[in-house]
Amino acid sequence: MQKIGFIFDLDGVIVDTAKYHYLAWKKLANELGFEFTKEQNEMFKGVSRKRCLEILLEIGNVTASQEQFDAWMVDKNVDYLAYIENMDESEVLPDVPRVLNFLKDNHIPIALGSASKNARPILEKVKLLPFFDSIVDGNNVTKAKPDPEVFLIAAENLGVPSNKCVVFEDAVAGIQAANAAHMISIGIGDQKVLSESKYNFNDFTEIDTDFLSKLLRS
Ligand code: B16
Ligand code: MG
Repeated sequence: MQKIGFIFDLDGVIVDTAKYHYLAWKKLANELGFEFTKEQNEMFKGVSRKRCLEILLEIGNVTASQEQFDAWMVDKNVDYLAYIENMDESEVLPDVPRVLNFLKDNHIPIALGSASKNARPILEKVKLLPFFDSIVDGNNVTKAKPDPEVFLIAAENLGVPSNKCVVFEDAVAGIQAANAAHMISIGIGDQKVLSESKYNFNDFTEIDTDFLSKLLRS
């Protein structure tokens, strides 16, 4: 049987950090004199920090010099780090540890494929770091999702062919990246939003051992 690998997105799949990203972006928007809504924050899921700031400034109709832009990127991240400071394992989304344990028990290689540059400290805080054989995040890529780069590097690090990798993703851009890499895409969240995914579940509580076993045999 050919080896299979599993790749997990971080924000929205393993932990719900979107709410902390939202608070940090909203604080910056408010300081710049405009509102930023939860609905608008949906556009930021899976999107790099730089692109998020570009979109935020478009929303607020704000122009910035390169120097100011870079300073706001730093400000946002300082605030975000303060919001996630006290994160612990209670913030891991339901049944994620069950699925990770099932894969580990079956000796399946596991990677992280995230746009976040804060992925490693978050995994440390929620005590899931030991599950991951490879961590590919915003520090390792030159092209953001929907480009498949992040997942292709993860597959290579795991030593698994792309078409034998399974990707869990909550963002449209992430599903598109997994599909572009010819991987098996599994959407976590609203099926209407993630309609391009091969399989879809609202969360990991819906993913049973039968389904995982079938994937391992595929
Ligand atoms: P950072 P993911 C993404 O993580 C988030 O969904 C997105 O909202 C965020 O802007 C991006 O990481 C960058 O995060 O500012 O921590 O580098 O969903 O790809 O795990
Ligand atoms: Mg995500």
